[in-house]
Amino acid sequence: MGMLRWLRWGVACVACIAFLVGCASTESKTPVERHGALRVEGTFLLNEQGKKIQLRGISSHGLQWYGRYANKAVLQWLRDDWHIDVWRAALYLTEGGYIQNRALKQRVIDSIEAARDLGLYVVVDWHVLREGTPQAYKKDALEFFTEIAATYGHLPNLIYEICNEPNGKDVTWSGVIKPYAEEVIARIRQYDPDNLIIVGTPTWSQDVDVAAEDPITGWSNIMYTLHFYAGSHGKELRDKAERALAKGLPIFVTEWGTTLASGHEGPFIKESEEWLSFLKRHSISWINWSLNNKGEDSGLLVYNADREGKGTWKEEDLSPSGKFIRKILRKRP
Ligand code: DCB
Repeated sequence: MGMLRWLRWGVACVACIAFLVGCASTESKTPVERHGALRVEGTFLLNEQGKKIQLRGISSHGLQWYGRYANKAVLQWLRDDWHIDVWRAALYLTEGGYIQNRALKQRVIDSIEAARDLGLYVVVDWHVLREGTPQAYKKDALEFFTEIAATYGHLPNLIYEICNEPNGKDVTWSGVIKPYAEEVIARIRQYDPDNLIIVGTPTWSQDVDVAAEDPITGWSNIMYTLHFYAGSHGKELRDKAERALAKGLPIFVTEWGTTLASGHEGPFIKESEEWLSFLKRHSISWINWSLNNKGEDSGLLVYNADREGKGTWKEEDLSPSGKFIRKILRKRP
């Protein structure tokens, strides 16, 4: 009898140790080691094992201004201390962006290669903003995405975002954005058959319900983006998102802020928490805007903190928004 009891204890202990070791090793795996290649099914993002996932992460500010943070030390800090899954490299076109300064492509490449080495997902964001229409620089977009897809399309961690925030009353979904997207998607798919491609929607990526009336067909692993700023957008925009989801549109929030749509004021904590619980409930991935130290409220660092882009920030380097977002990210969903 005594022997059997010892045996049972022994088995229980071994099982317990195996469980703890298992937990520790999933924790020490990188996001890409855990999830592998991604795919879209219905409205959900699935990992390589077919499990529903929600990626969460941080966006750069415009790479022409804050490209200094697009490096391996910063991304490693964001991975290890903030627990991000995904980094977004925001390549503006104008306001000193890529159309005026081709050298900025290197900041995107630095982001992709650092993310690859660190096992993070990376969103390559063609940051259509002041131009309004993505058609303005379509030729540049086709060239740019051809090169990125041909060079890095084999990696499992690459995500394309082909037009950040189309805007303007003539910039309609069916007449302007969708035809642009179809052309860019067809081009990317010549080199990369399966990585995620995210498409912007009208009105600064708020009209996902309109895209849901006339979605892109014929390609897999396409998602649509919804952007919100918690101080400016609330239930009305969540209702639009729910209408789009009900029609089967897969959504990825590639940019949201805790502030007003201007990037200032706040952080609006209660409103942000309402949004975060909505995103969690629907398993919608999100990326917060943005990593900069210019002193704006949506910036994650306080004015002038980490001027060289080294990472290893102390609590006092973080803005109120930065502290809030870090705390949310460190809590596993
Ligand atoms: C988006 C843009 C993003 C912009 C943020 C905050 O624009 F995708 O680039 O970031 O939201 O406004 C801001 C930076 C500033 C910078 C400025 C100009 O935080 O530091 O000076 O870009 O490059 C939105 C989003 C929503 C709406 C309007 C804009 N909206 N917008 O709902 O009206 O016009 O920029």
